[in-house]
Amino acid sequence: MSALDVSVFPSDFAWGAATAAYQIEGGWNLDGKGPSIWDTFCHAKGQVFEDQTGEVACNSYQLWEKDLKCIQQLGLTHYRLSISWSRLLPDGTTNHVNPKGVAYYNKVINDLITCDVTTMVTLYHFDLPQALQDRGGWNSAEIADIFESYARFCFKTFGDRVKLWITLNEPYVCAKLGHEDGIIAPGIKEPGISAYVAAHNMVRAHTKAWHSYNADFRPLQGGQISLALNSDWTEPLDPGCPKDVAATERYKAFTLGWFAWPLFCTGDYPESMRSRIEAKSLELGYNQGSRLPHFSKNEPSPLGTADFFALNYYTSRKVKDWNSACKNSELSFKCDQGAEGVVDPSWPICGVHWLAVVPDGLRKLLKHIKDTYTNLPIYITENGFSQMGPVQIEDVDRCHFYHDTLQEVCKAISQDGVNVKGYFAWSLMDNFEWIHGFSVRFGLFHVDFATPELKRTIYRSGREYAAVISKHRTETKSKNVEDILSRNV
Ligand code: GBH
Repeated sequence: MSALDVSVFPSDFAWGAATAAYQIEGGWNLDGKGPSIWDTFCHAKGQVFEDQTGEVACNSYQLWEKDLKCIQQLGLTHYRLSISWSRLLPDGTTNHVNPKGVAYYNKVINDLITCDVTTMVTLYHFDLPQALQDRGGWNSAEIADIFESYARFCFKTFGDRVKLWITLNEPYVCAKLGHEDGIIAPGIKEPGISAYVAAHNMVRAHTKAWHSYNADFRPLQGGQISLALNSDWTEPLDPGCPKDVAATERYKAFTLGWFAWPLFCTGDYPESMRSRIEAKSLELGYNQGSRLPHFSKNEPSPLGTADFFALNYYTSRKVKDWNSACKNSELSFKCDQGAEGVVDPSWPICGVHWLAVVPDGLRKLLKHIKDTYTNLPIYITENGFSQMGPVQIEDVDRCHFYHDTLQEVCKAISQDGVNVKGYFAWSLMDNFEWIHGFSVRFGLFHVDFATPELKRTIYRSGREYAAVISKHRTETKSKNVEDILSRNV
């Protein structure tokens, strides 16, 4: 294994780890917190592994100091956390503010500052206030204004100290898995319709929040704001087969392109997405208007509403044509897309079934983003490796994974000229992995969920990540000293 050349990373590189409120906080009904759609989803039995819930999770609501110790032990320069919307605003609106929620996040942010750690805050990581779901959630047009008010409240309350904001985490996942497949909260299964509406309202919500920040907060607070997009890297299953090649382009358009095209390219969805959906509607005799909404001329455009590119990368897929597999009468996202992604049998699977380990996919994806979307700085806001079954504190496979991945990031920076500004490991510690509950572990720290102390223990991969960070910091420091000395002679 070749050593990692840390000098390739810029001196101000962000070394981070990420978490999300519902996955770590617990305290689901403490101190005035309102329920979120994940509370509801977990409480309706049969949806999550062994009917587990995030009621307690890592109990970060009460054990935050333990998390802070972990952050310090790793030597992180950055920590990405998410705010539980319904902990701050129990019914989702600014009509009722929960002071204990404000106090909790103030403490977290202030402690991080004291420890010289920069905070990146995600406003929405899958946990919509249930009260807003009851009003139609992401399928209702009014949600965009409500989100904007929530975002403004957070900028006003925390923006003097928080300079890196993510509006929404993975709108693709929320739209497709939450509103098409119905396998995550809010569990809506309206194939071919609901995901497009939900996604549209998420883009509108993000756009309004960005414009608010840009006009009313940036001049004083000077921060940056984006949204986090997840994407696999994809290549045709058979590169010599034109159908697979075309399917791969569609796959890209219907996943990353769905959100990146409006923000970075045209202010609208990819043309191929629009034409496919129109054609399918016609073919199926669907005549209740366009299933893919249009951006209104009366609202601000999404184009240009990201100050950096935030990427969550986990895995890769080989893509094959899916057109002939669609039944004539089927209305669905997948048939609109006409493509299927499969795992290459040569790729190892780590833990959870979907996670094929393909570190070099990250390098290719970074280059693709640079070439297709933007030259803005890129933060890798999530990337990680899971364990299932017996716990291995000496997680050698995960160590290799982080090493290989950071090696690919190096190549992206030094050979492809990609402007990568930071890397956030998913996750700081084992946590509630959505429908898989606690059976899938992504942490740099192990959490003992069997005991109420919820003890955190560093994995070997955590120690190695800490060593990389420390090496980079030492080298940059001595380089700075050299620079100063050489200037003096
Ligand atoms: C991230 O999503 C989330 O932001 C984070 O909260 C989560 O803990 C982390 O991943 C690890 O899962 O079951 O075949 O339908 C990553 C993107 C997209 C990966 C949906 C899992 C489901 C595949 N996710 N995908 S499948």
